[in-house]
Amino acid sequence: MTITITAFERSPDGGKGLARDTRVRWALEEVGQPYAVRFVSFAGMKAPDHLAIHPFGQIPTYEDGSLSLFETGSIVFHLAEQHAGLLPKERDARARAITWMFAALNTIEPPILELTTARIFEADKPWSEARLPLVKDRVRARLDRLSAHLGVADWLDDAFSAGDLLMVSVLLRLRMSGILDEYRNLAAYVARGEARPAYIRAFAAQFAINAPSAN
Ligand code: GTB
Repeated sequence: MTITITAFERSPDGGKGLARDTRVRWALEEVGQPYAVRFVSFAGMKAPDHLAIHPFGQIPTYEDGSLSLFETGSIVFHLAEQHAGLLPKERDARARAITWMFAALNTIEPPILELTTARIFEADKPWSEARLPLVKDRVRARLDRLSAHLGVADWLDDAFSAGDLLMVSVLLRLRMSGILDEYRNLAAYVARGEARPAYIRAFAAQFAINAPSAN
């Protein structure tokens, strides 16, 4: 049975790899699983057939035979459990890698999303300029600690894991703000993730669909 994921018919980011199907594609590439993509329009996401697999009417989703999943954390975890390459076998190391998956999605991603909201969706509000520094400082408060933990290591806990895959995916959203470059080790960490052959394949696949020059 072919794995099928969903993605934006045309991502608003124009192929920068910031939509969340990229992290699912990356996980699939890391574990060597071929997949098909069903492209969904904004209207299609809210249609009954898509809501049947994604209760919140979003992308990405994951279908494999009788199983359909939503939420990128759950999809990446499922792939990491089913295939070698994204979670260590040893019990404690595995639990730590899973902890980093949660940390990426529950501790680091929320203030980054808040920054995106402030920069893009609230830019026209009269209070936007005054609020932005506060939102940026909440991101920095998390990155200060993440940077201190990473230190000079390549990955968050020894070998590359699903925790790193999600953390790098989440941090990538910061690049345009310039904040990532305030942390040399985190900028290098993200670059290491982007240099992985599996990421390069995943990025290229979404770019081919979403780049401004694509049909
Ligand atoms: N918690 C969920 C998960 O991790 O799977 C969040 C899923 C989600 O937010 N999906 C977004 C979506 O479907 C796409 S990724 N949005 C449409 C909707 O809610 O109606 C978010 C996203 C959108 C656009 C850009 N961009 O243009 O840069 C980047 C990321």
